[in-house]
Amino acid sequence: MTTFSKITAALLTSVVFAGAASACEITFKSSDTHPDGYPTVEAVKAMGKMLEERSNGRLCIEVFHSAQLGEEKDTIEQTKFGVIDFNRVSLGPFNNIVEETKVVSLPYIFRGVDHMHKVMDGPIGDEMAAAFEPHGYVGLAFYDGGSRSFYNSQKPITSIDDMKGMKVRVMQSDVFVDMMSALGANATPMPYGEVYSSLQTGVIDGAENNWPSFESSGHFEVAKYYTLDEHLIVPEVLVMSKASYDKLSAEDQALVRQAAKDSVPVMRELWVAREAASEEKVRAAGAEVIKDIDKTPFIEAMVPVYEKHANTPKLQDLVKRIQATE
Ligand code: GTR
Repeated sequence: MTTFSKITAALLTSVVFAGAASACEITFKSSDTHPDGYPTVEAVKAMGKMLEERSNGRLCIEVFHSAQLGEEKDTIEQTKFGVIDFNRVSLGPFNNIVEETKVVSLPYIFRGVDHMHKVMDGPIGDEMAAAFEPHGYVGLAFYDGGSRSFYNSQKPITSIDDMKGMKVRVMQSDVFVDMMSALGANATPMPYGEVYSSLQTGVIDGAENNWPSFESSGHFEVAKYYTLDEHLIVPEVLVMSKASYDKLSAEDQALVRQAAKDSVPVMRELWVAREAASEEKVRAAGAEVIKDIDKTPFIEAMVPVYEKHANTPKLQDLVKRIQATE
């Protein structure tokens, strides 16, 4: 290559890059409570890449991780008004807004992660996604949140009796408050970002979460007893503000929906790897993991929670259909 053609090539490349960099007509804001590198954060980034490519660089997503835009409950409100365009959250904080989400947040509703996938990938998942619309959100994709178990700073929990009187943080949802009461513990609903210091100062004795969150939040440093009772398999959701969605052309709406859908397998693969890595890190740090406990008393204690929260024919029918899904 001559010097001239090298310069021309370099110029062309920079024009192409500058063009690509400045071509975003819309840069959507997306919120996530988790740190950079966490599977949900990376999945939405992957979705953003797909969207950018498929729209010839017009539609871009900027992911604000680590709760930069706020805690989940607040960002859910801001998403309704289109201040935030996309939001990746647990279904838990949506329970008091979209009642259908309470059903998939009931303890032990899913027999395992495969059962959850089967349900959320099928017609019930479609129904659940559509249930967001009247409330100002477009349900785009369901992500994984593994299974959640209890951890605490005080003692190994080996039976339901050990839960008595413990102060345990839950996500801000009445379902989880009632779940804790049914176990004889005192529920403390609070934002995720306050849990570490609350454990450290003894405001709470424990909390509950999956391996990747237990690890990435550092909670394992201040609450080393982790009991694998696996009481919750709550799916996570990626929603879009209906206000933002309605501004798009039908073609762009379809691009958004497809890219979100295509981010699900990416997320699932990252999740499996992260779960294993998180478990290894937490165990290496000296956490005491209590497994093989008898879950039956935990499951039986949840009857009043089902009665209280699956309290309409519609929600009861949903429970039945989920349980009947093979
Ligand atoms: C995590 C979940 C977050 C958040 C958090 C919590 O597992 O991914 O969206 O809900 O739990 O406990 O608040």
